[in-house]
Amino acid sequence: MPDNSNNAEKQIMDADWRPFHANPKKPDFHPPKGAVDAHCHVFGPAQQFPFAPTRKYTPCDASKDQLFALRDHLGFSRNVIVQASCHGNNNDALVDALKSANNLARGVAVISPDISDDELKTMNDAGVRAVRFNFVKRLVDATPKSVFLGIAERIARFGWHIVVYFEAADLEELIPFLESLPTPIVIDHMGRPDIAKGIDDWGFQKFIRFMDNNPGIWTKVSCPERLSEFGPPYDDVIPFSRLLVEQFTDRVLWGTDWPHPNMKSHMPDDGQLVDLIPRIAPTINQQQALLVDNPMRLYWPEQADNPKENIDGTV
Ligand code: 0GY
Repeated sequence: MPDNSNNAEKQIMDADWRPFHANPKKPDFHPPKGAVDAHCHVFGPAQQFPFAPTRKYTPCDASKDQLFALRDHLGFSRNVIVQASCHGNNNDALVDALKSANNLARGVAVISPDISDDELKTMNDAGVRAVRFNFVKRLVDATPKSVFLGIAERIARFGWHIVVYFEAADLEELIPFLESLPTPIVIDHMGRPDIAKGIDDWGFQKFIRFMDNNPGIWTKVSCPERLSEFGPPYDDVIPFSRLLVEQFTDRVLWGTDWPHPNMKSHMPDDGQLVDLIPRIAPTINQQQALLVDNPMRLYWPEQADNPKENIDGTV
């Protein structure tokens, strides 16, 4: 069962925590109708949904209402909310956000192997469609691959898929494991390439070969603010995202990563992030695939042919 035993503990954000941008610009780029922000989080509020005792950081609160207001401000229609490591495997804040989203949000949960089928079904009913396997050592204690494999078998039966977060240096070692998973896989933040080395570096080329060899692998062309050497306007990251959009147009997703956990250098303006989209997906067809058709196929397959359904009045 999820450990939620520290309700009494004071949960003050870390002293060096950077809260999300308070007043992001209205983007100049207008996303196509039905656009999905396919990577974002909710934090707490800690009073209602305490952070996990096992967490590696304590963030500021970032509520579902703030997330949905940002969605509307940016001109998006839907969210895919990813369970953040600060909530461990207690998905209550995520599920609460999904339930209030009027079918306009889907979830990526983090679960423990002893979860029951009833609990999985409840999460499925709320809108969870994937689990996340996190290999980033600064965020989580390691989980044995055998445990992840067991979870993969369980969630495959619900038609869910797997979102994976790892550092570029770990790709080589992870490839056999990833290729053994029974569902589609979505790789966070382009597998975190070393931007300073350029797109021809063997590490990024290996990532491209991995996607080429495995049609079930998708990736998020997200987080320029996390990957950039030089900060805004993130020119150094654009060639990486653009290449992936061009080469794998029907297997890429885009997300804000709001509220941008663990950003130390600066806090991005989410409107400015949206304005990068036409630089990484220059054609209308690429923008439609990246922002609407691809995420709809993965997260709302029942509505994929009619992505405008249910969004009037919210965009
Ligand atoms: C992200 C990236 C980070 C954090 C998490 O679950 C998390 O805590 O994903 C990070 O610190 O790189 O995708 O939000």
